[in-house]
Amino acid sequence: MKKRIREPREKDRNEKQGKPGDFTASRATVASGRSASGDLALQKANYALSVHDPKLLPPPGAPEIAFAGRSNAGKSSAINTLTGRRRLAFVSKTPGRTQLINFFSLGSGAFLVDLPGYGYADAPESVRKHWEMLVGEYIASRDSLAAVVVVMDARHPLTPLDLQLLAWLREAGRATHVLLTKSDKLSKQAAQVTLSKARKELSTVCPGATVQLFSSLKGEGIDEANSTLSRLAFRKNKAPPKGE
Ligand SMILES: Nc1nc2c(ncn2[C@@H]2O[C@H](COP(=O)(O)OP(=O)(O)OP(=O)(O)O)[C@@H](O)[C@H]2O)c(=O)[nH]1
Ligand SMILES: [Mg+2]
Repeated sequence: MKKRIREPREKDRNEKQGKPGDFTASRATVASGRSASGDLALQKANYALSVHDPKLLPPPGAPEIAFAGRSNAGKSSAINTLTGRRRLAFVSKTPGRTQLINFFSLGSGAFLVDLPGYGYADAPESVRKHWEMLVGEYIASRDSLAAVVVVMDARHPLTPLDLQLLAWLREAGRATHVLLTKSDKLSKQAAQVTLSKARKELSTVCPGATVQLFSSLKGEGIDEANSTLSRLAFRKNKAPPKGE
């Protein structure tokens, strides 16, 4: 899947950091984040804003669905595939491409949130620390975070860092959906075996988490992801984080 890196646009976006812009407008339009038909209206997505410091997050409002996972797992690609947009989120072969929290507003008023990835081999210590602070704080305390999509490469899912993230999510009481992406790289049979194994392991490490196969290249799993994310975004009884 060949996608070009577009440096200038990323730079333009950085200049928008911390400015609510579309974010506020979208919240005001549909405060509940629910479209008339009850789905996320993924096809009407727009870039809203980027944040590099948790203190600059806009006030919580409509539901947010965040995409987390290893660098290069396919988070940004999954956001593009689900929204039917080729270059909404930046896709790159270079691990660590997404270093900011990027918000995309949807037609429903809800948001998809692209989180920076973890676990690439040559990440400097300062980048790792910044990731832990930024993503850790967002996951632990963001009131409007409705669910987290954990994106894992189906060829090597549930690495130690993925397990650490799942432990955080469990601790924070976050609804979790796992995409085993790049499923096009596996045979149908191998993909099914991977799915069953992952489901079994998740039932121990993150009980309640759902899991599916996904391919941005082939467009596999879009309907399943769409309906799961709509359900998680709009469900009534969200489990409160532990300790509340
Ligand atoms: N074959 C295949 N390649 C994919 C798929 N999804 C993503 N890729 C490729 O994997 C690479 C990384 O994709 P990204 O979407 O940028 O990954 P990311 O998780 O956002 O990475 P970071 O921003 O570094 O955290 C790119 O070369 C994509 O084209 C998929 O479903 N199938
Ligand atoms: Mg990315």
